[in-house]
Amino acid sequence: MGEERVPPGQSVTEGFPVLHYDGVPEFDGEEWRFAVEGAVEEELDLTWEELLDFGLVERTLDFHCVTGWSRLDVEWRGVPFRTVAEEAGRLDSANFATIGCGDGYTTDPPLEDLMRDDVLFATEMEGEPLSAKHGGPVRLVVPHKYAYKSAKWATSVTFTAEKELGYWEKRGYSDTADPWMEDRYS
Ligand SMILES: Nc1nc2c(c(=O)[nH]1)N[C@H]1C(S)=C(S)[C@@H](COP(=O)(O)O)O[C@H]1N2
Ligand SMILES: [Mo]
Repeated sequence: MGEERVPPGQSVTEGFPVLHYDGVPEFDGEEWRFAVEGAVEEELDLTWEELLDFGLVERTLDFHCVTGWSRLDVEWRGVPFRTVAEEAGRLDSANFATIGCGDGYTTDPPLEDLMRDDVLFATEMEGEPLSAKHGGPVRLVVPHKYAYKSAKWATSVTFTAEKELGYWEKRGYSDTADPWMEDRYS
């Protein structure tokens, strides 16, 4: 704990800044679908209710933005990424997953990062439904990576053998994005 809690070059903020490259997409609970595709035994096309039926867990996690702020102890509730992967029967040939989002954003973490116990598709933050500006109804949370891996407004997961660079990873941000190593830029 103490100073080891905050990665190098980061400052703790009490607020929760909002960052995205474009607008906030609208959520229509009737029309909305969550697709699980690619290297899986069974591709899934989930409704909102079906996603929630996978089961929610609670995690308290730190959030590190590459621009230099960190927010500690964010309380999330959501469906573990691992559960989604298991429900679809991801194949051994899958090494990466591209997360697709309602605003066209993508990110591309390797599966070894995504299958960790604290990686969630979060639907609640601080005991409330996740607000639209922070990625509601559902966002990925990858606490051990810079926050551009924490895709907001997630609507698809595509399991792939090869890496497909995501939106910021194509534009000069580090693909490994490890806050403890200060992997900010590629
Ligand atoms: N869909 C989507 N997800 C996104 C982004 C985005 O532009 N679109 N920006 C990323 C970046 S750069 C950051 S720092 C975090 C910010 O999350 P916050 O707005 O909840 O703080 O969202 C990440 N997820
Ligand atoms: Mo960011």
